[in-house]
Amino acid sequence: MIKQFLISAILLASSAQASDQHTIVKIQHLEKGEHAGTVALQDTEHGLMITPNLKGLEPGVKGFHIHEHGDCSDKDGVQAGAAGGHYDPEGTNMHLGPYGKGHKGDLPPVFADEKGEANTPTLAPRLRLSEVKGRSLMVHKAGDNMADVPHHSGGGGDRTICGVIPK
Ligand SMILES: [Cu+2]
Ligand SMILES: [Zn+2]
Repeated sequence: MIKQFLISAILLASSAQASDQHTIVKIQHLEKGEHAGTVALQDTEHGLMITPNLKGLEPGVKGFHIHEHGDCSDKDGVQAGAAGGHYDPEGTNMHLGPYGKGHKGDLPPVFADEKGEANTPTLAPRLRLSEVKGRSLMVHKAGDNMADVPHHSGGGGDRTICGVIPK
């Protein structure tokens, strides 16, 4: 009896935790306007776990970031320009990757396989789910060298898919 009570108490506690520390982000292709899949975000003791379930990408390694604003619309002639720059609450103006001390929005890159699918989970150790809610997730056409040289913000170039992280 006591054992059963304990088990149900543990189940209850863990399901309550999962519901407020886990969110699913719907992602759109910016050019095609099609659904590109989802990215699951979850707090862990090692940081924010990011689990992509994406399709329709060009194969290869892609720059992946939290951008400041939760808006994937075009602005000033830039695809998804309304999302603004990389989330940078400390105003560092430095793109140094997920393990550096620059933009907090710098994530490990997305890897799209030969079918154009990306399913490999990664961790962003400096981020919590609570601070990324209401911002956007962005994948770029090219890779990310985690530096501002030779190109600004890792050199990923054009924004290709985007999703708003629900509040
Ligand atoms: Cu970006
Ligand atoms: Zn950055």
